[in-house]
Amino acid sequence: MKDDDNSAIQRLISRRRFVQMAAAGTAITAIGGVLYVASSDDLTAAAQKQKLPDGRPRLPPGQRVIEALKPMGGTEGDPSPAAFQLRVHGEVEAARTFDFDDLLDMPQVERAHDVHCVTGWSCLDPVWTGVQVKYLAEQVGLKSSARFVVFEAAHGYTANVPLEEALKPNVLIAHRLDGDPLEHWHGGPARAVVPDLYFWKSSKWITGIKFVEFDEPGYWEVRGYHNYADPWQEQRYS
Ligand SMILES: Nc1nc2c(c(=O)[nH]1)N[C@H]1C(S)=C(S)[C@@H](COP(=O)(O)O)O[C@H]1N2
Ligand SMILES: [Mo]
Repeated sequence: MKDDDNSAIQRLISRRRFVQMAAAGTAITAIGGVLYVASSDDLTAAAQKQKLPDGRPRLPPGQRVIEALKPMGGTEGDPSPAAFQLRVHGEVEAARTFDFDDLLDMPQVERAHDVHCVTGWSCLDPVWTGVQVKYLAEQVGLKSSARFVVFEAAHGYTANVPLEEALKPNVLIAHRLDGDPLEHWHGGPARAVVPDLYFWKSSKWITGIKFVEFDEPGYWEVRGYHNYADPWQEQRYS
């Protein structure tokens, strides 16, 4: 739900009920004193009828739509943009470290990309702002030996992605969500967003992008989750 709707909604229903509905991921809109409630089931049924431009169903199998991204935890990195450092390294001509201002000075992409969590929820149309991983790869001169990417994050969290997935135009290092600076619990100041794979591949509190020749299964991949993680193939576990 939109923040500016909250006070109108709360005038129409009790605070307790509002909090319950929000926790359940219910879409609530108040227009002219009338309350419109779309349940998670309504949103799921609607999304199941939609197709992506390439013909895939919009909603991968076994997923249910919730209204907003759910903070899924993890060991948080430094929240301060001033402390942010992104090391782009590995199979590259010239490894470089970018700070937060460098990131903001690069060409920005702002687009809605659905995300799908392996626990079964999907969030439709979150708007991400950031820099394409493809652009960052061009800045360091990717070597032809590079075949996989490791998204490195605070406290040793990693996620491995095949190079061809990581270079898709919808793969970003994002620092804004729905127009606002990325909240710390969603990985702020910046995180990876890999919309076409289960959301654990999208490392929060990102510290590095490492291009490698040989695959390096990441934090969840060595704990039984699928190495590739395509939601449309339901590649949840290995
Ligand atoms: N650094 C880091 N990144 C992470 C995780 C984590 O524990 N640490 N969890 C992953 C998982 S399992 C999911 S579902 C998403 C959740 O992102 P969210 O909390 O913004 O919804 O972040 C992913 N990125
Ligand atoms: Mo997850």
